[in-house]
Amino acid sequence: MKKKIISLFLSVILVFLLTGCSSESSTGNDSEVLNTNSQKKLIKVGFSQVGAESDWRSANTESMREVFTAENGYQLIFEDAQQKQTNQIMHIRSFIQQEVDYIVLAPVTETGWDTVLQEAKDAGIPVLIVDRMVDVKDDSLYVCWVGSNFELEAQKACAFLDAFTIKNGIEAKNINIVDIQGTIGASAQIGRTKGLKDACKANGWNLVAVENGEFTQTKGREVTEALLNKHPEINVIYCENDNEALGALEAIESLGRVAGTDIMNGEIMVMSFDGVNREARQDVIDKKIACIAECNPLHGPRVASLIEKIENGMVPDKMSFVDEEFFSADYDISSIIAGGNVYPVTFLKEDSN
Ligand code: GZL
Ligand code: ZN
Repeated sequence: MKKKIISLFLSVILVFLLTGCSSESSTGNDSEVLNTNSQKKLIKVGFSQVGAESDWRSANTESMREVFTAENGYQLIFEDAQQKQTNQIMHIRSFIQQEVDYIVLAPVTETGWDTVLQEAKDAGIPVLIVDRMVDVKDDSLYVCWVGSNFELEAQKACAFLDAFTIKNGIEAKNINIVDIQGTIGASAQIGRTKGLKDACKANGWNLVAVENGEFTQTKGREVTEALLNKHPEINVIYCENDNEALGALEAIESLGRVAGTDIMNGEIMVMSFDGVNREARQDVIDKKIACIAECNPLHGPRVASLIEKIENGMVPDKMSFVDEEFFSADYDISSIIAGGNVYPVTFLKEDSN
């Protein structure tokens, strides 16, 4: 009998000892203890996004949110700046206060970042720039940048227009083009505007007007309507993103004009950038938009791989450019030459949209 009591006593002790050490973890937080034990600390990433001005931006935000998840080992602090640099500066200061591990900035415009990026550097927080560029005196204020070559996008678009005029026997002096610019000071606007102005000079096209369309459909429509009323001779509209192009199409239709490529007989050619918006891609198939120079928004995986490199003690490339396609319908132009290289033209078709 005595033996039974002793073995019972010992087994109770044993059970207590076994559960006792995990009982600390069973004070309602064993998942935390398990998490801490089985997973390394989440990497805290503060991301200041421009806003939600376009389909491109929404796709870019989605790409970042899809990658920077707890399952992937991150804690994402996402802030939307509503296209105001003052908000982004506030975001960065808040990220510093929260002692994030990394700051990712999609800068609304290129200038005005030196002071706040110096504060991040002083706090020892690496800054990665995504999409548009920052123009700072000391480029050690950011670790690296990933985005598009906006001037090359413009060179591709203008190479397409040049090839189109040659193939269709249209003289340069008959091209009356307007530039509906994106947000003034954004790298995408700077590159796309420069590329067009250089091409107009080189080819002898008439750059009738340059107006800010803010990368939005509303502004794109408003500006296009005003320009077409003032300059009925316009026959090419160069929109610096798809949302502006959709606005331009609305304006063309509202004025009883026709969007197309028969520009010597009154039609108006619309050119665009991005290639994210399904409606704009369908308009290419329907030959209402002549071409779209792709601007790829899917930066999430690219930024994550740059952070992984830094986490593993590697130094990432300072600048990483993404490869981008050029979309049109079949105008018998299957390739274009831009920036000294040949690029294939991707014909958009019903099934590929
Ligand atoms: C380009 C990006 C631009 C897009 C627009 O990388 O900065 O901003 O082309 C977006 O659609 O608004
Ligand atoms: Zn005019």
